[in-house]
Amino acid sequence: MNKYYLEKADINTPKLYETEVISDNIVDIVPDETAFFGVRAVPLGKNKEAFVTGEKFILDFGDHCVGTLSFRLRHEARYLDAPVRLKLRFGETAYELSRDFSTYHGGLCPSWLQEDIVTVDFPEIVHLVRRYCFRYLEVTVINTPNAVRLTDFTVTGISSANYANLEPLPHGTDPELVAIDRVAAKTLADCMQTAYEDGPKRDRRLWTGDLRLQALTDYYLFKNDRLARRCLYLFAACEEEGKYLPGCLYQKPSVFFDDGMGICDYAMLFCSALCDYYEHTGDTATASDIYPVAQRQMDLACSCIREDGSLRFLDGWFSFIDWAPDIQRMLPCLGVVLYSMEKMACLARALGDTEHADVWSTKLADTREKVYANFFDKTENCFITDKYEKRQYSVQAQAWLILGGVITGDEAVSVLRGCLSSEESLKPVTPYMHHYVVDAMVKLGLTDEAKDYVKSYWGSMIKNGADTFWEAYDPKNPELSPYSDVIMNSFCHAWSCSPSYFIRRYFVK
Ligand code: RAM
Repeated sequence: MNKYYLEKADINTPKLYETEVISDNIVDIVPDETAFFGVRAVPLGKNKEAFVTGEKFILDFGDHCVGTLSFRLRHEARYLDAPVRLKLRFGETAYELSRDFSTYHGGLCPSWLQEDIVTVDFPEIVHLVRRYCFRYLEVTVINTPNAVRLTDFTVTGISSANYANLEPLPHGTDPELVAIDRVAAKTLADCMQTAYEDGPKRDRRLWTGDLRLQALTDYYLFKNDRLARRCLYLFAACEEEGKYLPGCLYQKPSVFFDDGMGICDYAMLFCSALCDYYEHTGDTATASDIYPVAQRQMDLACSCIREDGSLRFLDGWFSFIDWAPDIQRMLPCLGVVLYSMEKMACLARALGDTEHADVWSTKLADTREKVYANFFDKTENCFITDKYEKRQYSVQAQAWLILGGVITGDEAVSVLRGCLSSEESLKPVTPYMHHYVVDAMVKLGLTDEAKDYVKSYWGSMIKNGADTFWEAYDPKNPELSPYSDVIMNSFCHAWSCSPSYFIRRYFVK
């Protein structure tokens, strides 16, 4: 790993801010057919203070929290002459707590589900060491020798977002946009730790695709440029010769990444994230420092473009794009490469690397022509191919190839509207991919359509109970989960925070 970049990442470690939230409000979680996940939290008022073995309660902290938990444990009339054992379960949503975690049937390790048994020997203020992520906390008294008093449940919230930097939206802004912006800002703040995490419940790591949208949005919210800088340096440190950057990395115990995690589209978005950073901060020193890594990533992608304009995937590399089942990735990934190439050509020119700026500009024009000639079906009015992948009409491919500049103007508008309204096309299922659909609309000048799209997609998540925006969301399918079981989904997910970017940059002047 590159020591110089690691050191730079280290000195840019951000300050963490703490906030306290105390709750003694309890709720019951009851079935409700009209609710998105089929359950609802019903307020029951204030908690009682003394409990005996077998009793259980659910506290509601009123909003999504990320932080450590403490509470006060005391004896009632009689001394506690044996330890007290409690079971704690944490839910970002009421739905998670309505489920018995032992019924989890998904693919990822169940230890992500937040549940702990705590044994307390003496009356004290108990501080739990883990960082949790939740709105609801279920406490079950497994064993206590006598009545035990449980009070002062407190979350010490942790985030590197400084709310003092957050400017309110102008007076008179559409209240729906204000609500979306508030939830988006909370989503981002809760994912801002010593890196931009993808989700504070799961996976708690830094992913390039998420980083790109977090940093982009953060320039308009908390303006923590230092954090963006740190994250770019962290990835730069993980470069390996001839390979795409790892799609994700871990910070603890020391910076680490898994081999074989090279993701082509994510590596391209690292390049885009560097370009955004420069565009928003004008920090030439950092941009020039990291530029050689981005340049090599872009050259690598260029070397994977075939004569007919298609993109070659090599063994051990893959592409992400979206969690839509069975998605075909070559065409959309090509769009990501072209989109990032355009940005990199600009950055190269700004930093004085005219040689690469020229090479990429020429490659871009040439590839766009070839992709249009070979993969645009005029009769079907879409990009589609069965040459390198299964023939599939997807919104993902259309949006990305529009962002990649392969078609423009009215033709692009008709392609985008066509795929969004078609019954046959594959649709995005992650806010991440929906971001790029909105971005394509903005690029085509369809600002009002883009605004309506944000209001309808992210807005409906709020109507369906979101305190923070979710990792995966299909308004028609509450069972949607990339991991086969919704309780593993992250309900405060980095890549879902980007409405604030659109709202603050384009929708509200
Ligand atoms: C999941 C996470 C993360 C994303 C990757 C590709 O593990 O949701 O945010 O970037 O997938």
